[in-house]
Amino acid sequence: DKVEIKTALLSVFDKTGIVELAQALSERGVRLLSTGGTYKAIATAGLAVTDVSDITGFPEIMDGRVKTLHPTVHGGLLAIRDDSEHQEAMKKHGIEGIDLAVINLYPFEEVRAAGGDYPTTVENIDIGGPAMIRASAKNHAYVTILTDPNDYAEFKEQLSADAGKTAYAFRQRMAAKAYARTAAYDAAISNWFAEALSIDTPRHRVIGGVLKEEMRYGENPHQKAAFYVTGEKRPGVSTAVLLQGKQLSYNNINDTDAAYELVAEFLPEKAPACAIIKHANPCGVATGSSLVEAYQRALACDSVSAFGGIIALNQILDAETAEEIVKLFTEVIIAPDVTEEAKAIVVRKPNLRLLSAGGLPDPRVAGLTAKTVSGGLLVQSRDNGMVEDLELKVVTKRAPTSQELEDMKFAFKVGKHVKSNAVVYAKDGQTAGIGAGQMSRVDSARIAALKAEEAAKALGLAVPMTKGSAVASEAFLPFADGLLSMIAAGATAVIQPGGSMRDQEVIDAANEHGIAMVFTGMRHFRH
Ligand code: 93A
Repeated sequence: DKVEIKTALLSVFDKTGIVELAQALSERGVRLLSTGGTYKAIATAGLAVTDVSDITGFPEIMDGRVKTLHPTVHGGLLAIRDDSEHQEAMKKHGIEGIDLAVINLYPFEEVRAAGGDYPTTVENIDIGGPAMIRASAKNHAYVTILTDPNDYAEFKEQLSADAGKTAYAFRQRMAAKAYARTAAYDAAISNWFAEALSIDTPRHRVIGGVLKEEMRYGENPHQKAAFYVTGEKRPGVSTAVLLQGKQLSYNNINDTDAAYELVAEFLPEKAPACAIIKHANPCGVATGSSLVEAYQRALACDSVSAFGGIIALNQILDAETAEEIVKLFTEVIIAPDVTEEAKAIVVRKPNLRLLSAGGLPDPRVAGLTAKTVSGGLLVQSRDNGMVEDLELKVVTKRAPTSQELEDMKFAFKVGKHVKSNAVVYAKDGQTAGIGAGQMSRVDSARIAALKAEEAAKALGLAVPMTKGSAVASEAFLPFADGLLSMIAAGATAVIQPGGSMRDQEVIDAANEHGIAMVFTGMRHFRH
């Protein structure tokens, strides 16, 4: 299973370590073939190298678009060495076997990330490179493929250990890595198109990403975990810069994403907003006249649950807000940016992870979300429905007051980010009670009211904030019982999608109690 490297083809965009590798090969008497820029780098170092054009008898044409796409190259990579017919074809067409291919691709992902214009990005789609990588990897029984400069050292060790040969197991491993590379590359291209053309239909896209980092463990310590990034231009947990604190854990990343996507629903130019998240559910969300007030009001909703939570802000973290946040144990803060003064305050809590996301994601932008099921991936377009864009239908005798309407929209927005069944009470741009993740909607309503009572006790309020609040249900109320429990908690206005068989029963109950109710016509399940 050992194969001696006699001929190598080197064609790399990232020239890291290529001269040293060529040198090591050269010393072993390996014949070097190469393309334009790589050829130059190797030749300049004083090594003997042949231009692929000399073996194909064909010049690089069309600005390099066609340089290695030639039967001499691909035949050399794909030939089965001990197949007589393949041998004959090689002889007949003057094809020389290529035992090693060292290839890395045009920097499509980097150009995309840097916001390259359309033609530049397209020009950086490598065609010849992936073709050679895939050919070499397919023929790993005979050919070694290196796609990552980080593997050169191990490759060199193989050569030294075994008189210029590589082992089958090594070639197999490199082949697997090679296909992972070309698959991720094509996924990035597909995702770029989808973003450029605002395509959110799963069938025109592919879910794929590049490994960003490995975490110490997954959701639990006995699970392994890694974070893959799709390259989507969406400010958030994948783009954020960690200004201080330990690496984010799997759960931190999940929760931080939930927190930031939620707070981004609140336009920073309208009002500062804060969301505090625990286990991917908000325990408090609020706007305020200042960022620090937004934080304090979010915290007031459930200061007990907020302990060890994730805080997301829709505006630049300032000193005043930082000063308040550090008073409590918090795991992560994420904001579009952080002032120098705020950084100097957060530093006092070295374990607090501080993330600067570089902007806010647009909640309306198309995109995909995915979750795994056994043996598959469930893919859907992102829930980018916004209550502001919906036609709200008043279904009760009493129409909501303008304040109630504001509170309804606020509650419905938050409800979109709460695990179903979600019931959210809100008043004056502040959540009053949140019920999440229950199997029964009535239970969610009860829990939300209970949380509000606890908050009232903690804050020394005579009545819970649910008194005179608006309440949102992210999916329709199937019976009047849920509504009655909301009324019992003091809600005066209800927002829900509507569409239940018993809508009339629910509307009648609302009318009986003088409640204002609106239907959104849009559901926000989140499981
Ligand atoms: O333009 S290509 O799609 N057509 C090709 O035939 C081709 N052959 C190699 N891209 C091609 N390559 C790529 O060129 C390699 O994948 C590598 O990234 C790069 C190396 O070019 P140079 O040696 O000129 O710097």
